[in-house]
Amino acid sequence: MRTGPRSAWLGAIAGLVAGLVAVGVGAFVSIFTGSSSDPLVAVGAAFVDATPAWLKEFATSTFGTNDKAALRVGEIVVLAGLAAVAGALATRRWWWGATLVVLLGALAALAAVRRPDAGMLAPLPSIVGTVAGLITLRALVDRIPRGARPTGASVAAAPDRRAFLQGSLVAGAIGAVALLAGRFAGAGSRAVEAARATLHLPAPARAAAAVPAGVHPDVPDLGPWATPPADFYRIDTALVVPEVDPAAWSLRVHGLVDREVTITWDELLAQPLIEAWVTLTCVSNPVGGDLVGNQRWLGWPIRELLARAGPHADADMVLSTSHDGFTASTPIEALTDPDRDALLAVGMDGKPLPLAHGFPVRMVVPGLYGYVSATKWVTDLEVTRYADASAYWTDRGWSPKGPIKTESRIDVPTSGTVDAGRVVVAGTAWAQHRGVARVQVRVDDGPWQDATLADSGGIDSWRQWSWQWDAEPGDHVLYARAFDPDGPQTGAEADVVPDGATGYPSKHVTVR
Ligand SMILES: Nc1nc2c(c(=O)[nH]1)N[C@H]1C(S)=C(S)[C@@H](COP(=O)(O)O)O[C@H]1N2
Ligand SMILES: [Mo]
Repeated sequence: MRTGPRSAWLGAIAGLVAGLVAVGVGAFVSIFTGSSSDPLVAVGAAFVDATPAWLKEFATSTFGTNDKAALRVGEIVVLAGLAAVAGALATRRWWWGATLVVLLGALAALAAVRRPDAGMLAPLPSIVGTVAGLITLRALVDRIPRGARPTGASVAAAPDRRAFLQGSLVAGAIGAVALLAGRFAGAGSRAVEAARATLHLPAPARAAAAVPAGVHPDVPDLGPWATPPADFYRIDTALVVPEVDPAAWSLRVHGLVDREVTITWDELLAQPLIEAWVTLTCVSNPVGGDLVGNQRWLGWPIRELLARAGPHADADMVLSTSHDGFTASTPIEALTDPDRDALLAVGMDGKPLPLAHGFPVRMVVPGLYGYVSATKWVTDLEVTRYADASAYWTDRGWSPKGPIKTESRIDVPTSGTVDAGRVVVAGTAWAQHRGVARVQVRVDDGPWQDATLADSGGIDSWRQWSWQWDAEPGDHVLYARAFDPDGPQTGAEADVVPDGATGYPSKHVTVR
């Protein structure tokens, strides 16, 4: 009986084949979860993000416009090397090889989860691919014949490698086919990423009003006034980020209108676009929560498009539908109001919308919670009546209309423990489309005291504020409240359902 070690060289081949299977199956699964979750794509993208500037510089100067290809080749060489090592290790101790495979899979899953457009299923291709790779590796290693002990008494016949070679060929073929299928089917979605990357948005016909430098109160721990798109909260019902090709996108306006109108991407970009700073807020944002963000949007006023269609006088709602079937019911007067910048937005922070934030086109309506107004990947506007149609969240117990409630938030101090003396308290407040007129702070049961408002960036954006506190030792609770032109926000505590949370934000602070 043969009891000697298995050939590490054949193990390396088993590792390569198992790697191909893992990568192939991962690419195949990514057909359903989006191309950015393809393990090879995700790892490549993470590598690009992590590349130091000097190396990027070197890569582009050495490889020119082929730097992407160079990256891909480099990635495959490194991966193949590691897969071969894993296979060789597995011929000695199965767990050594298996651990290396699992580590590589975990890295790929992590890279996929960290893509800015990652959906909930982003790690799935890496996980399924890793399992497939492990099964393949095990099956192939088991088929590698053991060598004879050198001290064996009889001269061994040449070990039979047929089973191993057949298994490798079959597995390799399956891996290659899965990889090709994944690449082929995923080509459309990658085209969307590529389309976004190469897009140039036109300059706005009306740029956003200049933002005063003083919109941020210059408190070190306070977040920025403009939310970076990468940090912008994301809320939607999409398991996988919809991938909508702008060239294939169109928006249809119909229902209670004089004439149906359909607009294409090129027609939309040919309109005079305007820019506006608007703070979006989610109705599910609890008091003190962070489902709120402020950005500069570029788009075409929805009123212009509606005017082309000619809405009927008895219409009171526009039901917008997204590519993935989400719907929102927006009061028509918010969309036709000449003084409200309700936009068909194509740009965020000067760039095309990120895929996760609605690429290529979404709605942005100042003053209304996102669930009734901010439809991403929007493809259809039906002019209708609240009496005749209802939207996605309304059917699930939320209010058909969702004007944003005036709220405030305490962001600083960020820690629950501070030293006695001068303590800066700071935060933000929003009353979109009405404007924040004043913010007050209260310590425990003390009197309300005026905070200092930072400069205004317009009534559709949140407003940051700060307050100097002479903190005395002990346990304290800080409260804040914002005023819009009609008065203070309510202190009555209400849950997020059905139309938005209310109550004073509070923060427990221990002063030493
Ligand atoms: N297609 C689609 N659009 C949508 C949603 C959705 O689930 N699907 N959610 C809405 C909700 S509830 C909010 S708060 C905003 C959030 O936009 P953001 O993810 O860009 O921050 O998008 C809105 N638009
Ligand atoms: Mo929301």
